Amino acid sequence: MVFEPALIERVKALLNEAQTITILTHINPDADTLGTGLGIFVLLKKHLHIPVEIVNTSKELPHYLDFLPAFCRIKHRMDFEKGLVIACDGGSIDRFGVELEDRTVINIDHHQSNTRYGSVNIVMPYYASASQVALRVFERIWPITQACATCFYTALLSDTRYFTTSSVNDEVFKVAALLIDAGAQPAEIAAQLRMRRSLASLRILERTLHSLTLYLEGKVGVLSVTPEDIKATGARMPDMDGLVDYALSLAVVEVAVLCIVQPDGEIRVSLRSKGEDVAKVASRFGGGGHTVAAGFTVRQIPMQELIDTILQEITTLGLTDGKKK
Ligand SMILES: [Mn+2]
Repeated sequence: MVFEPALIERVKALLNEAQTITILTHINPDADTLGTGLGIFVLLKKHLHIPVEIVNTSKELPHYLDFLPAFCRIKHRMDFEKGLVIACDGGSIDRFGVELEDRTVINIDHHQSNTRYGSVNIVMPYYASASQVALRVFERIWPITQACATCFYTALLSDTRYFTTSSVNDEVFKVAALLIDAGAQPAEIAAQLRMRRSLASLRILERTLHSLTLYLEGKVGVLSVTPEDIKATGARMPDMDGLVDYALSLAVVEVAVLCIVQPDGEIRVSLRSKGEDVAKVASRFGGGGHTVAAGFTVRQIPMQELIDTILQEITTLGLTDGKKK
């Protein structure tokens, strides 16, 4: 798929007119938002001679991504008060944790639930990663450098869970090949993602697996993390990335749920499925995401009450009715 020349021209014009550029990545960052943002950052730094900042407002960044070029340039607050904003991999503006009133925003994303908050919206729900969107835009503006390719490839590899998700198609492999041509090192990047786990991430996995409970004839697997688990293991949010997939890996499970109760009482819920639309469930609770991967946040609800409500929604939506897609 190719973007309209007019869209690319609009992006080019915004980049050329900009006095400063802020690249935003979403809170509780993953490899896609940071890889996409950093890939764009290194390109802009090379070609535009204006101040460029890359921002993530979460306190903690995933350390295992520190091999990404310019990772150490990520700041935790936005300093530029005016100027162009490029938002990466966020379905809605509140995912970035900043006020963006009156700012010109280029919205680069691949979430179905994207609210089109940008002045320019480049949202491709069928693309496997935000970096795939960014690549298809920026390759039309400048040559993709090795540093940029490393960032975009890492984002793609991570969001496709090593090329295993339903979003993987020939276009994804074309993009991967293009990035490898530009200098991305597949084996090295895979090793960085797979073999740099923290001890806390294994310890929290151990405790979380103990919490596994099956509901609705085993079709729904629920995992939970308590503030005590977090305290005992020292796990930070990035250490809990991917926990929910363990419930989904069970043969009988169709929908997996992970509830993380933060020390401040806020509960973060991740939903995964083998094809059923869990974004619908998330949207009932004010969240969003993709068909097979979505999430939301709630406050001050007893855990079991929350789980029961989620199960009710899953039942009402008929997600475990057994009609296999
Ligand atoms: Mn993404």
